[in-house]
Amino acid sequence: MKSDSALQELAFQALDAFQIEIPSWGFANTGTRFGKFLQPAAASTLEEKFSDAGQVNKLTGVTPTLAMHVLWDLPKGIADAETVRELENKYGVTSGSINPNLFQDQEFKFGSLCNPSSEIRERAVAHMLDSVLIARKLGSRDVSLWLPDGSNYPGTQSIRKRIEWLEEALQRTHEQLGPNQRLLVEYKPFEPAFYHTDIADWGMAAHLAAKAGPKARVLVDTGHHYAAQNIEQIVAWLLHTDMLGGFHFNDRRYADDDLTLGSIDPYQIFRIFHEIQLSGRGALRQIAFMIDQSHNLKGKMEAMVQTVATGQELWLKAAMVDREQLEHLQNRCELVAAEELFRGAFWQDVRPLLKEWRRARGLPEDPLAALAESGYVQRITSERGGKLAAVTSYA
Ligand code: LRH
Ligand code: MN
Repeated sequence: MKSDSALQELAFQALDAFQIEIPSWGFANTGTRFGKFLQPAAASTLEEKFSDAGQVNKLTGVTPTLAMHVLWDLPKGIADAETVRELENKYGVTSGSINPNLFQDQEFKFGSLCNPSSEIRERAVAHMLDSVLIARKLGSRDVSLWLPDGSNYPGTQSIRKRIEWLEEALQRTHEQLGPNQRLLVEYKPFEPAFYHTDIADWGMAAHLAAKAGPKARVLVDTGHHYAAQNIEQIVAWLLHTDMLGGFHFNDRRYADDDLTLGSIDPYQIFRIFHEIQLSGRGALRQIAFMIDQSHNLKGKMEAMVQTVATGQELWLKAAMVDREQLEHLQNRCELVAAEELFRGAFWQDVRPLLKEWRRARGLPEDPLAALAESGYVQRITSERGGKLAAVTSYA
């Protein structure tokens, strides 16, 4: 049994290593195809998104970067870089991953990088290359690609040709990357395409990343799996093959529901964090932790702060696993003892340790309570409420 001081030291080490990136679109009014419930406090400008991210970082201390979607946040492209610099200095968070938008232009109806028209593919590749240049200008390490490309009916598209076009497009994108930059390839089994999706699973993403070049890795969005899939096993394989580049964390009951982390299956995230922690601190630097959620009903600031706190709790629970003893029991196939040890860490209430760490780091013990006390949401509600009607785009 570890002493209290040894336990605290282990906990503090684990929590000091945990950081998670915030998505700008998590603060904006988002919805489903059946509609959008508008929130007066929602962010609709890049400054408001930086302000909200700055507030979350002030309350939690672990969200220093903001992920941006090019067409949603940087409509002027690289010309927006100066504005971003000012916002970074004003709100104390820096530019995180840069996400190209290849899913809203009318001409991408039959695909973007995989479109049968070489002119349309060329314009899609141009957007990828622009996204890389924007990332270089902002000093962002990761260009994070999610591609909606696919088809809705058998026989209507050549799956093989589309693979070749994709390989070529990602190789050209990889060539444009700067020395410390990476290309993250996100997979998704379906939606918006409902017959085939060109990057549908981890194997396809890993092949495309490996073919693109040494700076490409796979991004695992926890919501992009069939319910029966064992996500932590996919993570173990990507770690084993050194192809894991990062995560989009969220939760789901059915499909890509984009619900808040740990709201449906917290044990799932615990099992993923365990696989990552088995790979040690070194690997952690290569793995980008990002949130990718759309807060359609919960207050967006509350949902974001709750998500970060839940991530810290599940990360700390995974750090509580006595990995040496677990390996011993696994080797001896002592199933019940191994499960009791593993699950026992998950049952542990780590919130007192988390409060100690926050106190020691000069952070509010309870960031959600601190958010409520700050009056921040009330302030932005009155500042932004009047603009509600103006909201047009998806996010
Ligand atoms: C696609 C996705 C992708 C983002 C988008 C907001 O489902 O997960 O990562 O671009 O959500
Ligand atoms: Mn995602």
